[in-house]
Order: sequence, then structure tokens, then C-alpha cells
Amino acid sequence: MQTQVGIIGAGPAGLLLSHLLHLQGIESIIFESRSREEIEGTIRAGVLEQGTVDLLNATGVGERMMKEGHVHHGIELQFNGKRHRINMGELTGGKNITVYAQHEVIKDLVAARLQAGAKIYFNVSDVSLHDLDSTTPKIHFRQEKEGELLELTCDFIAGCDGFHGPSRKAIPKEVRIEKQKIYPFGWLGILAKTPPVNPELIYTNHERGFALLSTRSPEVQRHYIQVDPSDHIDNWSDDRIWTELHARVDMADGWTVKDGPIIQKNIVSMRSFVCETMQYGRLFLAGDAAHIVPPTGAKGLNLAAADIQVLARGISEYYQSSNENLLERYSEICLRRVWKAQRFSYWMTTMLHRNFEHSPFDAGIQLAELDYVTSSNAASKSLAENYVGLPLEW
Ligand code: RFL
Ligand code: PHB
Repeated sequence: MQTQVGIIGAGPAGLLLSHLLHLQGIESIIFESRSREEIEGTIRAGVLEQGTVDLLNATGVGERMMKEGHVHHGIELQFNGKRHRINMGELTGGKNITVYAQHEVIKDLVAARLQAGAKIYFNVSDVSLHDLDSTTPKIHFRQEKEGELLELTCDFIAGCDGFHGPSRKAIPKEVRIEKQKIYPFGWLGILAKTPPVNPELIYTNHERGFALLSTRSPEVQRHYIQVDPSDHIDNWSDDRIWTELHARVDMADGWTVKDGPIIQKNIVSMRSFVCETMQYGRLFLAGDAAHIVPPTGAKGLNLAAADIQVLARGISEYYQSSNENLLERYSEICLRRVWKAQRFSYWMTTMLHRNFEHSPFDAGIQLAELDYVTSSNAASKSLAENYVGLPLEW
């Protein structure tokens, strides 16, 4: 089996890459370990930066997002019992974000790819990478468990298989540069059948811990509360979750979050991680395979989309003119943006979560930071320009 680009992982990174390459007449094959139903049903991100929205629109996969997504021109920060609006539109010269669920982006991309006749192998197993430092790298995989081991030969491999996939680990340990930070925070996320509580997202710093009120549709809302990362979801009855949300976000003037049936709940832990070796021979890592951010800045999927824009253009220049200049600079171009998104996500996370090991002094500094960011135009502007997404510098 042979193709131009072998892609491991059908998350936003892998699907978007396959789509962009197709628009340039470049062939690819995607290998995904989960089923189509699973990838289209996994609840994750919700916030798309303006640049991600523009990219999806410009490449013909934004139609449903424009109909069903919600444009937000600001966010609210709540602390000390008061709410403060960051007017992102005004502070960034008209930029905004769109709330549209990641699994809807996945559905749109899978549909577009399959309609164009793309080859996506779902439910594959035993994926491994070989001959990365040759011009004919190979992917081994099984189409069915216990089935025979098959081989794909290609010109390039894109490792778009998330944090736990095999691609990053295929880079020899001696040359792989990895940097990470683990946080003592977890997020318990819920999907609830309730009406929206607010036209914009509310990020809350409360003495009991962080809370975030987000949305998905007029009928379904997405909320998060900070919990211990080692806590188990079975310890959280629906009643306990609502009680905790009320305690953290309800206001003295009678404003209250609306309860309703919880249709999905889980706990995720938080880390910041960068693999600075984003390319090795003919292997290129993109998205969560190369970097993880804590979700407080809403950056993960957007970073994946930015990596893919660079990679797709680099591969396309290679086939058009044998010019490898962009491909050679792939890590360097991506990492500038990745590190800035890491900084922002780290800053939002430490500003908004309660660290129960902090001293009263640390807590004082944290509240001063929130006070500053909501009362200084310069500080609000800095938050806003990062939240809507920094430009990609080539
Ligand atoms: P993904 O989405 O993890 O996709 C990787 C795919 O690779 C497959 N795979 C394999 N395939 C074949 N063989 C193997 N051995 C394989 N191993 C894995 C997996 O099954 C999967 O389908 O990575 P990708 O494409 O890089 O996309 C990254 C995003 O998913 C991620 O960064 C975001 O979800 C992060 N994130 C957010 N990002 C935003 O931009 N805005 C947000 O509002 C936002 N909110 C969030 C988030 C992540 C969250 N969690 C769950 C950590 C909120 C949360 C709670
Ligand atoms: C979400 O709606 O899932 C969401 C929103 C904002 C974040 C993270 C997740 O910072």
C-alpha cells in the first residue's frame, strides 16, 4: 500500500491535514484506532479562535459551524462575588471567538473527507512507524485485531495521534526534547440539559475552587468545576455537582445557575507539555501529539489547527517546487506560537484556580492579578488578544 502522506489519528489535526492536502491535490491515508461513532461522540473543546473559524470557512467546511455555532464578543471573569466583562471585540479591533463543539468539527471534516473519496481506516490496531530517516517512511497496522500486519509506504508521516499515540515515542529518546508541568488541578466537566444561563462564558475564581460556565446549544450547556485530579467521578452525584456549582457561581443579587438533568460527566487532569522535536526525518508531529495545554485558555484545538496550516503549506511547497524550506522550519514556526499559547494557558490556569497549598500571601497576589486584569485597559487588552488567538508568524 502506498500514498503521499500517511496520517496517524483522525482528530481535528489529522482530519484537517488530510482535507487541506486534498485541496492541493495531495493524496493521504488516515489511520484511526477508534470507530467513527466514537470520534464523532467524544465531548472535548468548545471554543474556536477567529483564525480557526476563518480557516474552516475558507476551505469549505464551515457551513454548519456558521449556522449552529455562536459568536461571542466577550467573556466574563467572576471573583470576590462580582462579575467583570472583558470586551474582546472592542479590545482587539473586532475579533471574536465561536462556540462550536469539537465533535461537530470532527463530523464536518469526516463527512467532507469521505464525500471526496478519502481513505480513512477506523478501528486499526498495532500502529507503528518505521524508516523515519529515509525518504520512504512506513506505517505498519492491523485492520482487524489478530488480522495480518499491513504496511503503508509514503513520502511523509504526520503524527496526529494525540498525547498518548505512538508517533512522538517513535522519535529516539536521545534526540527528543520534552518539557512539562503537572498541575494539582482537575476539571470535572458536565453536559446538562438546561437553558443557557448567560450569553457569554463565565470563568469564576471562588474560594471553593474554579468554575466555568460554557454552552453548547439552546438546550445543552457545558460546565466545569475544579476538583482534585485524583478524584473519581463516582464520588460526584448529580446533586453534589449542582450544589458545588451553585456555591461557586451564584450571585448575592439572586442570579443563579440553572439545574437540570446531567447527560455526561467526567474528570480530566491538567498538564502543560511541549515536545520541541516536532519533526524527525520524514515524521512531523502536530496538535496534542506535540503539545498539551491546560484547557483554561481554550487553546488546544486551535493550536492543532495552526500546526496543520504550516504543515500543509510546507508539504504542498515540497510537491510543487521541491522546496523544503518551510518543512525545515516547521518546528521553529509552530513552537513560537505554541510557547505563547503555553504561557497564556499557564497564566489563565494559575490566575483562576485555587491552589489549596497556597499561603494567604499567594492568594492575595492572585486576587490582585484578577483585579488588575479587569480594571486596566492594557491588561484586559493583553488577555483579549491572546484569547481570540495570536497571529501565526511565518
Ligand atoms: P486528538 O483530538 O487527541 O486526536 C488524536 C486521534 O488519534 C487517535 N489515536 C490513534 N490512532 C491510531 N493509532 C493509535 N495508536 C492512536 N492513538 C491515538 C485518537 O483516537 C484520536 O482520535 O488530538 P488532535 O487532533 O491533536 O486535537 C487536539 C484537541 O483534541 C485538543 O487539543 C482539544 O480538545 C483541547 N481542548 C480545547 N481546545 C480548544 O482549542 N478550545 C477549547 O475550548 C478546548 N476545551 C479541550 C477543552 C480539552 C479538554 N480535555 C478533554 C482535555 C476542554 C477539555 C475538557
Ligand atoms: C468548553 O466549552 O468546553 C470550554 C470553554 C472554554 C474553555 C474550555 C472549554 O476554556
